[in-house]
Amino acid sequence: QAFFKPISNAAPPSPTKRHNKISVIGAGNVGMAIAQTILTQDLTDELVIVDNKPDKLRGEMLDLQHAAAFLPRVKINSSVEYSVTAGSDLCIVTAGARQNPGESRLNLLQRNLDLFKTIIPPLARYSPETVLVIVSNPVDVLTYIAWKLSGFPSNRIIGSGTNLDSSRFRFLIADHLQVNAQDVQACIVGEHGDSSVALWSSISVGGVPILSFLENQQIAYEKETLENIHKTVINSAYEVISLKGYTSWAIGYSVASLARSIIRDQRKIHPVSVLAKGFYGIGDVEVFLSLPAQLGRGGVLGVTNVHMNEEEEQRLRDSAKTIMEVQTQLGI
Ligand code: 6V0
Repeated sequence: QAFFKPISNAAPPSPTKRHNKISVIGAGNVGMAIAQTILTQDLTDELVIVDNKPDKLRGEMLDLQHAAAFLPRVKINSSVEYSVTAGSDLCIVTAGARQNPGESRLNLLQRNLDLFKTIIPPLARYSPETVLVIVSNPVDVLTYIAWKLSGFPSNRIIGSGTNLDSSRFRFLIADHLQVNAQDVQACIVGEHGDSSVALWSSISVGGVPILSFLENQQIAYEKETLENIHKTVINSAYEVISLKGYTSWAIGYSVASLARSIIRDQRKIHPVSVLAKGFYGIGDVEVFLSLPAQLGRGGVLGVTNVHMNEEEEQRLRDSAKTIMEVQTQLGI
């Protein structure tokens, strides 16, 4: 006798209900933090993890599957083969080579370029309609490489970029002003790294531009204090890595927020790495760097025209130059 007695004459499931599938490539600290945040936020019906270490991968998959009693019903699968990713709506790439002691940044990048040659083409082949989100570092150059290797239109290639830097920035401003970080509108653009650009001129707290807010609160406007907040943002990752060995929770939430905007077509604006050609006076150069971009089901829907003063625009162009120089050195 069947345990479950079906309802007779039940209507078939609605054909309009979309089934979502997200694949995460790389089951390291970052990949697993992203996977678990996606699961707890109920963002997908099917989650796939790919890594080239089969035992570690199976261990991570089982560990997540064993949480089934506490999570929404999600199919969780993993494999070292890319066929498992077929038909994904979103593919998130976190696989990356680790920097060897004394290894130059350029050498590491060359190794990651070789790695991406084995990852991106099969992902694109098995999911020709997917949106690709790149997390592996250096994220801006690797996003450009993923664009070239995938052959996808640029609106379907996104680097996680300064979405995380901007969250750190909002946290530090909120902490400084003793307000809620969700009330702080603040954005870091440009390179995810040392040449990132803090857009001070467009920051607001609860709708009030920050500079007049500081005046109203009679907090002395000190450019140096603001610059120090930006420096702290730039050093954040180094600090966390030196203390715990890697970063994971914040990047997990950061990428899950991108996944939500894309999969649920939220049309939210995120500072993420997009093809910057033609925006903000960057000109004709083919670089990916972070700009405030609106994300939805189709990937990047547009780039917001935020106000930047001359100094900020110049810094953004310098950031583009820094990334371009790396690409030239790599010969790509
Ligand atoms: P990790 O813990 O070493 O994980 C990397 C994973 O990639 C490992 O599980 C490897 O087995 C796997 N891997 C290596 N080669 C392959 C391959 N060919 N195919 C499939 N899998 C492979 O590193 P961690 O998870 O800490 O970091 C991953 C990447 O994210 C690094 O490049 C970081 O620099 C980058 N981050 C980017 C951030 C951002 O804001 N963009 C933030 C944090 C980390």
